[in-house]
Amino acid sequence: MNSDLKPDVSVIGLGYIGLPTAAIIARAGCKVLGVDVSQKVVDTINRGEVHIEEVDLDGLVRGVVSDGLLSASTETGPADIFVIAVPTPFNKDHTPDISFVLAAGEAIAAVLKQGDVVILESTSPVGTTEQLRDLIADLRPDLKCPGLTRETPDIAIAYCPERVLPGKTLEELTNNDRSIGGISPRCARKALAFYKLFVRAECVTTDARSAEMTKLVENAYRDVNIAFANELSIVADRMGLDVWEVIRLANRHPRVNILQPGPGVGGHCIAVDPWFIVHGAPEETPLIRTARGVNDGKIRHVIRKAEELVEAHPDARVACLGLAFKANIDDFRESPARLIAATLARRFGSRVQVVEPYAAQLPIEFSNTGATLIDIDTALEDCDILIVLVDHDIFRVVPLAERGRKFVYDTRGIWPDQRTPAPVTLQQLGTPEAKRDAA
Ligand code: SAJ
Repeated sequence: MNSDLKPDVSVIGLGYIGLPTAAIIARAGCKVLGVDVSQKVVDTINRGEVHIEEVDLDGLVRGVVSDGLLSASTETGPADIFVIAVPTPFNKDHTPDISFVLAAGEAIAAVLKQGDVVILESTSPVGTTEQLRDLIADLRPDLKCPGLTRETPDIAIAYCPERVLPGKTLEELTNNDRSIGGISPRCARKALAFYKLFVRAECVTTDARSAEMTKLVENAYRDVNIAFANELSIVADRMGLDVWEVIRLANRHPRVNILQPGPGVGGHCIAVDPWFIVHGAPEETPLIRTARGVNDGKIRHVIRKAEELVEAHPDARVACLGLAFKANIDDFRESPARLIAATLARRFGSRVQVVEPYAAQLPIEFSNTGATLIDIDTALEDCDILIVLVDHDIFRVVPLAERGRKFVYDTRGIWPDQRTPAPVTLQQLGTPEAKRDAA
């Protein structure tokens, strides 16, 4: 504890969640030790700089580092509260990999003392927090662990998932409700007291397994609903309908809220977390598993349609607009746009250019394809085909006058005035062109 009774905190894992979390805890007045396996990351943070793009994070880190409230190391040190925010990827067979969580648990066990609190934040399969507790109990038989003793435990262990939206991380870390799952109610209370130091929204306590499942359910729900939108877009292509128009109208129903089609689902959350549920109940999850298949299938559908368009215009130069997994951020992990653009570049070579305002260079998979990274102005001047893969604002604002004569495949519906087929409006029906086209 430091002078005004704020706990010393250690955040293990300084990535897209860990670093913003560490910075916000430091801003709340706690002394924070950030721990990461990467010496480069540690050195960057100790210089008061950041290695990830997140709105306002650079200023916040600079401030708390210069105030001496946040420092980073590759070595775990003692603290009162430990927050684990390490990656939990899945293996090729879609089984969850919690090895980074267990490695963090092992490192923390070595420095744990009576009264400490361990909180797992990484998205994890149900039961992981108990596995973490068992690991600590094995490594530290001197400590009474929750759920394994009839006496008052020496430490508290809880699970508290984050649910921030990249691009709004700092705002949502403070203003989103939190589900806090304790191995025991006492553990949940200890974790609750910690989160109340910096969370302004409601903190709901529950048990660890419910909190673990809540996180997975939130993302699986979104994946299933995105799959519905993507399936509608494939049906609309077959029927010659404007799916964006149909969704816009359907969503006017008071109880309908269809999400937006895209070129597939990217990122390290929505495309990953549903598999944690499937892994836990493989026979009982046909809908969740099928939704994953629909979203992955949409990527193949977009590649097919894009290839048809490019083949239909053999002399046309192509601009793929966007590589990020979603709009207005520089996160390219698991991005369908990246996969689609690279596939086109491998197929069509130097005819394919890429516009990605959040990238300084093309990712490695574009090497030896002949593709080049250009800006949107060059694409509008030099390219005949525009394939919209990411709904970056800088693409959305391009006026019809600058793209009206291009062949456009818009997988994000950012240009309503250039959809194929565009809905014919009443006033258009009155023009001779519309009568001829409508005949
Ligand atoms: N997407 C669509 N159509 C949509 C919405 C999203 O195609 O209507 C695509 C996006 O383009 C992107 C992918 O889905 O490729 C995921 O984007 P996202 O905005 O849905 O989600 P993430 O991964 O940035 O953040 C999600 C959020 N979860 C929910 O909204 C339930 C966030 O709150 C979580 O904290 C985050 O996962 C996480 O870390 O789990």
